[in-house]
Amino acid sequence: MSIEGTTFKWLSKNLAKIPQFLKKIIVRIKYGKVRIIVFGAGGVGKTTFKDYVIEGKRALLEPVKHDESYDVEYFDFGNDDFWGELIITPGQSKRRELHWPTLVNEIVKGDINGIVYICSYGCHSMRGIDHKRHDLYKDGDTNAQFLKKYQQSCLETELQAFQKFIVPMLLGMDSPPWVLFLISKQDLWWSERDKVRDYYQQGGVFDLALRKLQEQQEHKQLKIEFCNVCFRAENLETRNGTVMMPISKGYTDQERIGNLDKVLKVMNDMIRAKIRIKW
Ligand SMILES: Nc1nc2c(ncn2[C@@H]2O[C@H](COP(=O)(O)OP(=O)(O)OP(=O)(O)O)[C@@H](O)[C@H]2O)c(=O)[nH]1
Ligand SMILES: [Mg+2]
Repeated sequence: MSIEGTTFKWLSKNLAKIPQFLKKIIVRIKYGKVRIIVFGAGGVGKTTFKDYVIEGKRALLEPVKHDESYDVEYFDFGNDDFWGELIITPGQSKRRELHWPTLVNEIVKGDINGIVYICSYGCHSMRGIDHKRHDLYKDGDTNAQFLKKYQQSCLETELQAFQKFIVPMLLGMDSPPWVLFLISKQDLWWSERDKVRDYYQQGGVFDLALRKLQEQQEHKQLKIEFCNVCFRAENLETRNGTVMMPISKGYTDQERIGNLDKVLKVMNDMIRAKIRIKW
């Protein structure tokens, strides 16, 4: 083929991509980096969520088990519409106290597009726990009795951490970042899904706290969304392999995959709504 022929072929193949390419450049110049911070108590799935966002579903099939995170971690992420940074916080209590205030200050400066707050209906990881040595364990407790106390205490932690660090910050901002709540570990709480919906979204303890926050925000537009999700379907086990909560019977792959897709879609929509670029 002649040089003209090759050039024509190359142009016709790539011309269609030019608007997309220009859009990318404009988004980068005009809006800079989209930055998202992921908060949540220890063992709710923040690092696992990062695997999914960066590497996709296949990362969730690999038998990688994360240790608890010790520091704030920064990852590049993006697609055709935006580029940015995903900031993953450590969630164990002493690390929340150490790291979250600094990140909250960054949010107040206005550099952050959105927050992802992960909860897991109190099914926080037990990977580091020998339950018989746990503060909540009383001699003679059955596994079910211990689990009930553990889950209740984790539910309180999820909410308290949100109220302590995130609520005052949102209240103090004129243009707060959006907040996406991910209720992870759906595979574990599936058999109690009505209770979970009520707790977070229909008049339960978490929902009431959020309504109060929204009332206090008055005219400020605080954008909040919820998604249920299962990143990894696995039993909740203690350090020595005791199964404290098995995957719920009846939880299907179809439900899981559908929700994983939805999480990315909702997050992308929120990012785009905030950067408001029309093309
Ligand atoms: N059953 C179930 N387990 C999950 C899910 N998502 C994550 N896990 C498991 O929960 C444990 C904790 O996950 P991480 O992603 O390390 O949690 P984290 O929030 O980063 O925890 P810290 O770093 O300690 O704050 C791991 O064993 C994961 O495999 C889920 O949707 N369902
Ligand atoms: Mg982590």
